[in-house]
Amino acid sequence: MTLQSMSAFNFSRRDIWHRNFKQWRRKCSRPTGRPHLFLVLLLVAVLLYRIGSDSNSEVPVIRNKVSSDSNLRTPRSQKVATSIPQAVVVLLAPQRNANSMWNNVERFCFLRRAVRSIDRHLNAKFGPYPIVILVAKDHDQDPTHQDGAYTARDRALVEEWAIHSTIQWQEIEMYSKDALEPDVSLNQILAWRRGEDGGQEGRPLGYQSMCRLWSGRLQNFDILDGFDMYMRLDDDSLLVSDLDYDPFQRFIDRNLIYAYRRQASDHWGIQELWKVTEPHVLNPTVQKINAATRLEFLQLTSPGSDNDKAEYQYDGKQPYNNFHISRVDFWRSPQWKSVMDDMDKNHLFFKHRVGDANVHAMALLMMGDQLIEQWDDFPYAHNSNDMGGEWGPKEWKEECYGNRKGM
Ligand SMILES: Nc1nc2c(ncn2[C@@H]2O[C@H](COP(=O)(O)OP(=O)(O)O)[C@@H](O)[C@H]2O)c(=O)[nH]1
Ligand SMILES: [Mg+2]
Repeated sequence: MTLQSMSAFNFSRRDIWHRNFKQWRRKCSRPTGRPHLFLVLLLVAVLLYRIGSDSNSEVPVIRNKVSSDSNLRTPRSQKVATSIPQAVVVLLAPQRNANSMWNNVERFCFLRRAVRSIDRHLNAKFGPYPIVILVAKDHDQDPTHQDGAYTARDRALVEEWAIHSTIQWQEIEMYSKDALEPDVSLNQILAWRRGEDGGQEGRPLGYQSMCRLWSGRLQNFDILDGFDMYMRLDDDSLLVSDLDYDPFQRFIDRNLIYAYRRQASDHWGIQELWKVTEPHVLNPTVQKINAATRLEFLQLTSPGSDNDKAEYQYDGKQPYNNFHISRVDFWRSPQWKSVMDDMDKNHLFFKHRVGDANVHAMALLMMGDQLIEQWDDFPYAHNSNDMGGEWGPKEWKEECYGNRKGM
């Protein structure tokens, strides 16, 4: 699938500042009289003011705003390439007209708030990293009829709350064509989703499409070309306080392949998942096996005569992947693509209701001796787990609905 390219960060505000600073120093080295001294002092005052305003996330500093048609994959200047990690934050926009089943708030409000939290707590201080928001171009084919178009006004409302960030809206299929397992009719999938023909009923087609999306389809989109890492966040995710470290820089410094916040457990279709993935996951000729990860996510059922003959079972333990950071190249490897093919052939997502977090557990098992970390200190909240019956203070709702009057 070919996706449109997106905008790039070519020069950071810091770079422009350095360039100005160098020019200023060159001027200062010339002999100066008293009037020049005054000008120099004035310049220093202006520069100090600008640095001060940088550290205050409430001040509307627009960094690196570039026109949306410039190319994200444009080679960056050497300087930026070495100073800012090549990373991107990705969110899937919720169905445009959906309400949260937990606290009866429009999920569109969640999305605005989530993007705002990324803007304030990450991008105001680090990066800034591009934010990609995926929206369904086939929204009219959502079987639950909850999706709809994200209008120019909707997009502007999200962007209005993200003044430090460049946002790219990317249209993808969610309910048709590439979103579906190949060689299966829509009618068959809908029957499975209703629990017919041996299917496991439960979440609708769109939700299962989301699970398949995060299991390797998204990571193979052209839009991630040129990026080493991505961070997933959802519309119902929030960064809850300023980050005191750059998560992407930490990821690089520790030479990681995957980082997540906590673990959970799910059981939908895990037997079918294990049947499909075991030959990949426990295959020492395909990849190095990491004993620690294996013991973390699998249960030993028979020790065997030596370690390679040991038998394992999968009981559903998983990284809770609504927030995670991962290297892009893992998901593009032939090893992982062959898992993706097998998952599709066995209809894991649409027939057996397999979830993406369980699939990520399998992925971790295939990451060999590369380093994986659980970041307990990552300041992140997810709606259904952390926000209880409410979604933030009452004002949040008013704030979201309030400035949409007259729409
Ligand atoms: N466009 C679209 N997005 C979906 C659909 N189902 C889930 N999502 C998105 O997928 C992410 C995870 O969904 P969520 O309902 O929060 O699932 P949970 O956190 O696993 O309970 C969120 O960003 C949702 O907006 C769907 O049918 N269509
Ligand atoms: Mg959620």
